[in-house]
Amino acid sequence: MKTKLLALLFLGIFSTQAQITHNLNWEIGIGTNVDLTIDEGDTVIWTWTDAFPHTVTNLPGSTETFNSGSKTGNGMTYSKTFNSVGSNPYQCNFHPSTMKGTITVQSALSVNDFALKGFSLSPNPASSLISFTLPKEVNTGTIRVVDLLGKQLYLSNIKETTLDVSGLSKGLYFVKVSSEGINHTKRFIKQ
Ligand SMILES: [Cu+2]
Repeated sequence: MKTKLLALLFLGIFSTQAQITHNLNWEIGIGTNVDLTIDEGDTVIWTWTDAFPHTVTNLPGSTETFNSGSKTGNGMTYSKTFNSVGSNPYQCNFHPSTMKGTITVQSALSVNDFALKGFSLSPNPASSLISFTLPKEVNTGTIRVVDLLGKQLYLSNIKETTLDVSGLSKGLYFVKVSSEGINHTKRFIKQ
């Protein structure tokens, strides 16, 4: 029983690693301070910060459907995980004029795609050691070195930040960095 629970916890930690929780206050007059842009898989938690009854309810045209129902009391919370890219306008059904916002959900993958372009290597040309620099958002993936014929000469985890190229013949090579299904290629010259 204990082992099963531990295994579940372990899996939970792994599968939610990249996801973020965003906190919003929810009260009369909160105005437009409840707009958020989040990544797919992120969770939003609304916390009731006055003593009045409120709801968190999606408006027509919202990508996802959600409704907290009526809750009353300071410290009450409603939590929703957004798993679809899109726009989610919402309101409090009791105070629609002063309590409404939009949760915009963007693709986590496109952020990564953008981030991968920040991959760099130096020096270039290189004769012995080259160093890779990866944007901090990129945490998983592989780095490969291939020659002009596409032959793979080197494969490592993305965490490896230096590579000894002194054994390579002089010429042009490609460094391919891959993360979560996205690839980015840079050229380097061995001299
Ligand atoms: Cu309300």
